[in-house]
Formats: sequence, structure tokens, C-alpha cells
Amino acid sequence: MSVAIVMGSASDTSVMDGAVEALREFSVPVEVRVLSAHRTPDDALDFARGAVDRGIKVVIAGAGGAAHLAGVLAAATPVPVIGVPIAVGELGGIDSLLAMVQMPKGVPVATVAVNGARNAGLLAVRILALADPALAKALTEQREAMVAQVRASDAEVRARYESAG
Ligand code: RP5
Repeated sequence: MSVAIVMGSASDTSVMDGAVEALREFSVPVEVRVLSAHRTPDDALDFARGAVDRGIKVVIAGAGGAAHLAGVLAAATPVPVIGVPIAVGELGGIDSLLAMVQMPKGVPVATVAVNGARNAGLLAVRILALADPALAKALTEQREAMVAQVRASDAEVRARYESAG
């Protein structure tokens, strides 16, 4: 059981590391690849067509600009694809966001926020957790830790403003 993290260029790694880190926090095996819908279309399609046989359960695809990678992969595999639009160039990510999120009917890509690679990793964990009770328990613990952290921030901020008068 593994998650594939695919990106259009090695220049995307600084963003996509967020997905790698999230998955590693839950000890989910990851395979990381650079595959481009435009520069290496044959490799991207070969990868997508072989994903099921290699035991990949979720694909996370990040790309910037005219970001067709996630959609092309989703067209060639039944494995769920999560798209991460990456902010590059003059348009600040709106280009990659629209390219990923505006998929035609029949070929879904679950698109997260621009540069939202950590949430893509966490969404992949949630998908895997549907069939993995240990992972579901770890997710619950992580969410409880987040609740505790926000409540601690709330207490700290309230105290700071109360004492300021
Ligand atoms: C996209 O073009 C890649 O996903 C990357 O975000 C962007 C720029 O790629 P490089 O020119 O840095 O290789 O295909």
C-alpha cells in the first residue's frame, strides 16, 4: 500500500515536500517521481497505467503553470488523484488552480489549495484510513493534538489581551 507523489519538475519539490512530510508522519510508504504531462507524456502515461499493479492507492500530482499533469494521470488510471496547483510564474498559481480544478465530467481530480501539498498528503491518509483501523486511530490522535494546540493558543491570546487591559 503506497502513495505516489508525482510532480512536473524537480523545481516543484520545495512545495511537494509538504505532502511527503505529512505521509511520513503516518509512516505511509511514498514513491516520488518527476513526470511531465508536456515534457515526458509517454512516461507519465506509463506510470499511470501501471499504478494499480504496483499497489499505489492514491496519486498526488503537483504542477505549476499550464498544469495538466493531474488530469492526464486521472485519465489513465482508476486510482484516486489529488491535484496540487503550484504557484509559479506571473499568474501566482491561479493558472495551475484552474487547469486542475476545471476537469471535465467523468475524470475527477480532487484539487487542494494552491501550494496545499500538506493537505493533499493528509487527504491521502484519510482515504487510506478507510480500510486501515491503525491509520484511522493515528489520524484521530493527530486531530486531537491539533485541537489541543488551538485551545492552548486561545488561552494564551485571551490571557495576553485581558492583561493588556
Ligand atoms: C510545470 O512547470 C512544473 O510543474 C513546474 O511547476 C513549472 C516550471 O517547471 P521548470 O521550468 O522549473 O522545470 O510543468
